[in-house]
Amino acid sequence: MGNFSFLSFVFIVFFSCSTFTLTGAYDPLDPNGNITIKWDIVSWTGDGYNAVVTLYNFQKYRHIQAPGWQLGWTWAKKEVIWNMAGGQATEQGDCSKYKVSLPHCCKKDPTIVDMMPGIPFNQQTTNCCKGGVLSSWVQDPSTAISSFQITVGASGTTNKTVRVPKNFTLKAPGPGYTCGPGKIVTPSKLITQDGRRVTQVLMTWNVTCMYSQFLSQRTPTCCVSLSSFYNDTIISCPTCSCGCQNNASHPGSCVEANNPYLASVVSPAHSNKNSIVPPLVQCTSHMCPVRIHWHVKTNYKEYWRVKVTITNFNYRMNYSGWNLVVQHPNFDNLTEVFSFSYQPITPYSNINDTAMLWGVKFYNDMLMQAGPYGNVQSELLFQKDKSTFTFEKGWAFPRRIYFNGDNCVMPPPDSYPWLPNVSPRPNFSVLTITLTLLSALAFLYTHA
Ligand SMILES: *[C@@H]1O[C@H](CO)[C@@H](O)[C@H](O)[C@H]1NC(C)=O
Ligand SMILES: *[C@@H]1O[C@H](CO)[C@@H](O)[C@H](O)[C@H]1NC(C)=O
Ligand SMILES: *[C@@H]1O[C@H](CO)[C@@H](O)[C@H](O)[C@H]1NC(C)=O
Ligand SMILES: *[C@@H]1O[C@H](CO)[C@@H](O)[C@H](O)[C@H]1NC(C)=O
Ligand SMILES: *[C@@H]1O[C@H](CO)[C@@H](O)[C@H](O)[C@H]1NC(C)=O
Ligand SMILES: *[C@@H]1O[C@H](CO)[C@@H](O)[C@H](O)[C@H]1NC(C)=O
Ligand SMILES: *[C@@H]1O[C@H](CO)[C@@H](O)[C@H](O)[C@H]1NC(C)=O
Ligand SMILES: *[C@@H]1O[C@H](CO)[C@@H](O)[C@H](O)[C@H]1NC(C)=O
Ligand SMILES: *[C@@H]1O[C@H](CO)[C@@H](O)[C@H](O)[C@H]1NC(C)=O
Ligand SMILES: CC(=O)N[C@H]1CO[C@H](CO)[C@@H](O)[C@@H]1O
Repeated sequence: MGNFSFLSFVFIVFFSCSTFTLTGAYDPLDPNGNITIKWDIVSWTGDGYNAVVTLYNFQKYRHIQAPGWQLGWTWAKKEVIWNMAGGQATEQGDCSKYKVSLPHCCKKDPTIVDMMPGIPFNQQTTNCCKGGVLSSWVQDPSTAISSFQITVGASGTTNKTVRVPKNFTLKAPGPGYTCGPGKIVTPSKLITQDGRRVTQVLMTWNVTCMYSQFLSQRTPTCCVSLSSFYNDTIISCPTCSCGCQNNASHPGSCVEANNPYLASVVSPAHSNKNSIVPPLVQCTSHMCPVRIHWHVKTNYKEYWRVKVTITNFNYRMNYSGWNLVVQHPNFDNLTEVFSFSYQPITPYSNINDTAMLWGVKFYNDMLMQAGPYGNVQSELLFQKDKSTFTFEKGWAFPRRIYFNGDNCVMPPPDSYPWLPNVSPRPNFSVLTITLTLLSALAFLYTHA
């Protein structure tokens, strides 16, 4: 009987995990998540146009962190970029055709990056200059937008002669994106600063880019470990969750935490500020850059408490603006989150079992590189719903966890900490105490 229900629990957890596994671009927790690029032509020039290009990160919980986004495209004709503000092309390319004044960029397939925050104010434009960092829409919609201005030449000067660029690409650290074609849409309307007049741009096209599990690195980047107050066993991340320690074929693939030369080994070799640095992780059995630990800490009459700890094992990364998405059926009765920000994520409005958690600004929104400060933690207090609440069969553990939008590897359900006994704990301990007292008395009696 007990074995049967446990096996069916294992089956159900396994089945629900596998049906929810992300495939391709579709994400069941954020079905409409996308990054939209809007290209507004605001005026015509002698040989082209001025435009404002804006990136909107409409994804609920995927952000773009330093070193930021890189936007690319292929010009449809022989266009050049005369000037840019609030962003820049990474390479000028061959501008030898131009004699009098030199364009900013003559490449057929330019790559644009954001400016860094420190540039002079007279060179800044609205929503620019955040080093390419875009927060997720739930964390902060006001910083989920990035834009730059561009002056294009040799493009045609009417909406009949201008061509939409082709093959848009959006690169970001970590996850990969695939972009659709640019589509001409109804021209954007802009409201003047005093809010008293609405103007309309001359022409607009939109490009939609979707997160792609396929383009992103295939190996997982995080794993989950579990523990509880009612069982001493700590269930660690599955071995080789993100890779295996392999001294023979990859010496130096990881670093021992107590290595005396740690500082010299991990010193980042930044050749290019825009390049994405591969992780250098601490040697662990799971080899993941990030581990999430879920500890069932306390049982009260009406409530129960969980401690969540996120640990960074990557010596080459400070995770700025990190976020966690956690699925557990008790999130509909979450009472308090102590030192993280929280918002429920409800893609299907009747189910309220998924929470987004992220750091408090200037307090723990930065998960520091591996080492003594490389962790953040918080406690969650849930109110028990008597009809569903139980410590049995691993119910108190999360069903799924994402870190920065990546699905974390969970321990197999049959390894979850068990209750020491099927009977409730207070009865069990009363029994234990009685037995202990009895045997102590017996001992005293026989040795008196
Ligand atoms: C992109 O996201 C926005 C905001 O959620 C949504 O309105 C739009 O339909 C999405 N676009 C696509 C192509 O899914
Ligand atoms: C171009 O502009 C004209 C009006 O100037 C407008 O009627 C037409 O729809 C526009 N075409 C496109 C593709 O935007
Ligand atoms: C766009 O990309 C596709 C596939 O990579 C390629 O076949 C095509 O030639 C590219 N178009 C241009 C204009 O570069
Ligand atoms: C184009 O993108 C902008 C900004 O996200 C949005 O407001 C507009 O509705 C989009 N247009 C279409 C046709 O999707
Ligand atoms: C890998 O090599 C290092 C030093 O060479 C050693 O300390 C470590 O124990 C080795 N790890 C494994 C799993 O063999
Ligand atoms: C992380 O941040 C700290 C403090 O700002 C800095 O000293 C360290 O170099 C950063 N590490 C990385 C890998 O960027
Ligand atoms: C989900 O639960 C949270 C926490 O109790 C609550 O704040 C939120 O309003 C709920 N949302 C829905 C859609 O029920
Ligand atoms: C704790 O849980 C493990 C399963 O993860 C189980 O093997 C062990 O017997 C449990 N300990 C007690 C005291 O029940
Ligand atoms: C102790 O066990 C009995 C049945 O054996 C049960 O009725 C009672 O509710 C339990 N006490 C507690 C505090 O759970
Ligand atoms: C005990 C308690 O507050 N239970 C509530 C948990 O949340 C669900 C759905 O929001 C409510 O219906 C319960 O009453």
